Amino acid sequence: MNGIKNITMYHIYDSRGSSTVECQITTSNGIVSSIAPGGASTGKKEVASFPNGGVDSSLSIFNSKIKKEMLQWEFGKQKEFDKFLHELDGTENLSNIGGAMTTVLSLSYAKASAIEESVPLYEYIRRLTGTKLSIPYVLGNVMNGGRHAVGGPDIQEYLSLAMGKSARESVEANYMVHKVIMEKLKEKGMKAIGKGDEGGWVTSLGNIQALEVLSESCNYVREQGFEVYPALDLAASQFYNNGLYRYREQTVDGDGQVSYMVDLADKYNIKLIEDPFDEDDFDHFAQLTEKIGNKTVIVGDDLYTTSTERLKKGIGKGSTNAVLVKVNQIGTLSDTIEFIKLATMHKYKNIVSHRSGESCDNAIAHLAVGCGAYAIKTGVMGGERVAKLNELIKIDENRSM
Ligand code: 2PG
Ligand code: MG
Repeated sequence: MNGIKNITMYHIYDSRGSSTVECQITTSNGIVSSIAPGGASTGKKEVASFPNGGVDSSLSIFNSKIKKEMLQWEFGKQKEFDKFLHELDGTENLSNIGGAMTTVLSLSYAKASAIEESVPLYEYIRRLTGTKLSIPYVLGNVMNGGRHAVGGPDIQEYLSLAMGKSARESVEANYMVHKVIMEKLKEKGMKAIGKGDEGGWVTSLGNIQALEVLSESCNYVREQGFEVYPALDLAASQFYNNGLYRYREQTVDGDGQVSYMVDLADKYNIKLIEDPFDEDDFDHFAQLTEKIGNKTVIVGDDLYTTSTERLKKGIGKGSTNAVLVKVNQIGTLSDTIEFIKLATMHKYKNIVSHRSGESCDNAIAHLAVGCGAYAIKTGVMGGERVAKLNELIKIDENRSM
């Protein structure tokens, strides 16, 4: 089998203008590339994106020490390759060479291996996950708050969960919700003050007023024949301190937050809630899942940070019934797949996700299809989000599943 002919690492920028890395691998059949995304509301347990010296120090380590080692690798040995990346780094949290660099090395290697095996990336990933291919539902970010917006609500993401029969139908439903929100705001004599990091509207509405607009907009789009429901990512660690959740309208403790979520889910027909508690509060997550997990998808993002070890703890406590999957939280494709397999084994739903800082790399569309994910979360507006949605539509319409 052929191997890496050349490998180049670039210091480039993401959709937020933050420094990141791109890895290009040359194979005898062409060039593949991967770009690392970056988070703003990162979980405490995520791997380090870069070593202490930042992107440039990551790059100089690559050029002086890693590049030479890479040139010996043949394709198609994902697990061994990713293990080798861990050995090269030598730390638990990948802080020597940086998780951004291991992510792009691992994903570029996967893309190159898929080309060498003459299969689409989703099929290469399916072989690693051992699951059935499927087209995920689409979770679109239509209103932004928290760390992704200036002047918006405390809740980070007001999402629409489109459960279409095809990728196109889901994507269209989310575009409609995004448009209808603007109309609803106008009707109410309000306006958006801009767009946030993930392309959703930013308004000066309070947390509940924004939810009302989302819910009315989803209702309207449902009346047009689309299956689409409100969903939230609270990223609650960002407004949690000393046992309390401080919203601009009110302050509640953990038990109060459980009741609040139960009420909101019921009143606004919310189908999915991500990170409603602090990232270390496995117990309140479990209380909420116990109460409404039979009808609501409860997702752990900062709670698990794509770490199998943390997921084991969550499974033990019954904390959630779903997981968010982000390759750069854990640093390699193999670690991500191990996490997905554990979640799947316990009948947890997998939701493959973008980061708030993104590029036009569309690999997560393939990851979502190749692991049989329940949903893909990748925003609605902005070239870097649309790149993934368009790829998903093309995979759906070309596949022979
Ligand atoms: C999240 C993500 C993506 P960030 O919290 O789910 O929406 O945000 O990339 O900033 O962590
Ligand atoms: Mg999140």
